[in-house]
Amino acid sequence: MRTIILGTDWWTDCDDIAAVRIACRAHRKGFWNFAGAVIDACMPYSAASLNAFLTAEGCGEIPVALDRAGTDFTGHLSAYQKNLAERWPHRIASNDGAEEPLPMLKRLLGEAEDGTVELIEIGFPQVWAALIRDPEGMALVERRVRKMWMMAGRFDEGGVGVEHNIANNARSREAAAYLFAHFPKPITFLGWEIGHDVISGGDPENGDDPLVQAFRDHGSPRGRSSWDPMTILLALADDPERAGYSLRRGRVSVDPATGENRMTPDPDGPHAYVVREHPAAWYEAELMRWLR
Ligand SMILES: [Ca+2]
Repeated sequence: MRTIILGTDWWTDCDDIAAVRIACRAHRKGFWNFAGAVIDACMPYSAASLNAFLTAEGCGEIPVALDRAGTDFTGHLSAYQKNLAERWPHRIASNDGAEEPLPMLKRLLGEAEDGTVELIEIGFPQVWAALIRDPEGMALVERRVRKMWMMAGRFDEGGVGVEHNIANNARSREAAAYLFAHFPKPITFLGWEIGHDVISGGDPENGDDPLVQAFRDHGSPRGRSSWDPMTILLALADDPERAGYSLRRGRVSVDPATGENRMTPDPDGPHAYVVREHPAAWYEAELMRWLR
């Protein structure tokens, strides 16, 4: 059985919501065990709104941790989190009710079978860097984790680029540089160029759907770029070709001063980024099957 732990910035953008819906639906279908979620950016309604959405998806018992220090990222505030928390039932009343990231991650990794856990990150990387800076955390990752899937970086101009999840601020830049240099398992990246022109969302006519409400609150009533839900579908397929991609393998590094990512090609490297093999409409149809 696959076990996944999801990292999400659950911040100013709404494509994380679409990603969480797919992760929950795959969990309920028995395709994987969605064991926990870590919010790596902190706003007033972070934990309550994620728990409200998980609850609406039938996954309200999934543990939630929060990086309470993650208040310093840049982004444009939208009302979706406050409205999710006010409109939908939730057991985690506020950020005070969320767990601390490292204890939760160590507990979940400690409970898992060796080599069965996949980490999926659709936000900022600092929690994972902190986990592997911790000797006990590193030992657990080495034993329990199979690989990581990340929405991060930009690779369409010779493997070199600057992207939000890595380059947002000093915290994310330094964490990404450390993580990519030291993470002991393979990482597959889905870069900015993959999702920006693939538009997805719920059924805009279904006003009772919390995802549709949240996309409206974000100002994206007809859908949004699909970086995060595409990363979930890539992980779920566990086969890039079946998910509609080819791979470019090598080692990704980050300049901690600028956040610029760079892929050094290497057929035996620990990292790979995906390249689209189909037009945007092909991925939009895949996403629509899961989101509506
Ligand atoms: Ca995100």
